[in-house]
Amino acid sequence: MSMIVRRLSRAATAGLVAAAALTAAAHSAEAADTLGSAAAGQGRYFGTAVAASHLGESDYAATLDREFSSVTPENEMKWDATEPSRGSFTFTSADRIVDHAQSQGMDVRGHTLVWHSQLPSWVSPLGAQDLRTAMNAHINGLMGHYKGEIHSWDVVNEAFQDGGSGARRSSPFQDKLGDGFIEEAFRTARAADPAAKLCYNDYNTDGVNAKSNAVYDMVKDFKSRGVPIDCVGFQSHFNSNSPVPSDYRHNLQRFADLGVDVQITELDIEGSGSAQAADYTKVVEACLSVSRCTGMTVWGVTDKYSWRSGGTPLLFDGDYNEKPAYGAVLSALGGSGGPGDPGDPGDPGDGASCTATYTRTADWSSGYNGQVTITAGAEPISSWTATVTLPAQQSVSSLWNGTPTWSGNVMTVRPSWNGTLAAGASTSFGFTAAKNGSDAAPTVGTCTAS
Ligand code: 9MR
Repeated sequence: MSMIVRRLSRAATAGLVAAAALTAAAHSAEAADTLGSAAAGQGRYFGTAVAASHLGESDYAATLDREFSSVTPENEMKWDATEPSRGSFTFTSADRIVDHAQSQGMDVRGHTLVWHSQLPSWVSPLGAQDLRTAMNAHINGLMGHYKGEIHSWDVVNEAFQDGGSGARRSSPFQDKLGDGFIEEAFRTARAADPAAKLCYNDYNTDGVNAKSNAVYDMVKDFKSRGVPIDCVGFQSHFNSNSPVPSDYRHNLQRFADLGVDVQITELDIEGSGSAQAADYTKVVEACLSVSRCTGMTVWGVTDKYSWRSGGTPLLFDGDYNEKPAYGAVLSALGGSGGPGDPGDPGDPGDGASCTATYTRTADWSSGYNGQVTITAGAEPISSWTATVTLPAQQSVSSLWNGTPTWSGNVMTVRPSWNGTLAAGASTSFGFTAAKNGSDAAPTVGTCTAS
């Protein structure tokens, strides 16, 4: 009973939400100084993966609300999160994200209905007939709850193997139901919410290769037989082992030519500075040059919460500063107000930003040398300020390539000759400290720039 009430109330609010989305789009089309508004100017959405657990963090929510026009729940709509025991659906975390998105006029991508991973343990042991019933019930339960509220659903995720074979991946669905499970899932999904675009989503399918060829053949077959499929998602998780392919645009276009939309669904590119920015530019330009590429989603708001946080693959650093990649994406989308433009809403102090990181470069029994590296954010800076708090016993005997002032054990360091940095460029200052019995590391505070 409570689920029915919830469904009705979600449907009743959907009309209000659609009106809010229109207002937001109209407003942002004028400004075009954020990712969402610039993408809207190109007829696209610009989304991000979101985790419900971070929505309470004010900088996270502010960055999300300012920049993005679509959200994908990163984990909250997966099978283990929504139907942890058979027939018992829980939507609390997913609802939090959907409600937040709707209050901001953002669209929601649904991720994901049928996937071999993040399955609750009760699914795998089921026999074939029971598994088919459970799969369809799961699709109906999840899509029914959000009926009319999801612009695109990843109906089936990652059903093909890596490597050169182009074969299907082994999974309970594949192993027990055979190739037909994908078609069945799409047919069930169409009936469950006819307004939602139905996507097949995968990774390592971004260029032309055996895996993308296999997906291509499946989509072609679906289109020729009238199996309902509207879109293909290209996850686009890139790093040095898996760079942006040179035939990325060509690959998107050949799928579009089959009569489906294409979407970039989980974009992240490990790296930093201008090299990372250039790779992001390639991806955005590829999408914009394919008319059926309807939008892009990055797989997270900030590097610090990325599934690949060590690779700093996103557009905002851990302090929510815009990285050079942010400026590159905004400018590729035709937006203004990015690097160097006065009044950019994401830039503290009119765009200037920096980060500070500490390393110990030498160590001996009574002392050590520390080094703090200052890196400019998405635009050039002419000065920076970093604070370093030392353990109470320690004292600094000398400092180079910076100008310190002291307050107790907190030293505030400004440039000596090295205040001017290009976007993404770095400098460093160093110091020698006496341990006086404490070997603990100093703490580096937030870097500020002008
Ligand atoms: O980003 C997600 C991470 O928080 C989860 O731990 C992980 C579990 O499998 O899934 C991550 O998201 C994946 C997405 O759902 C499907 N494509 C690959 C993504 C990165 O692993």
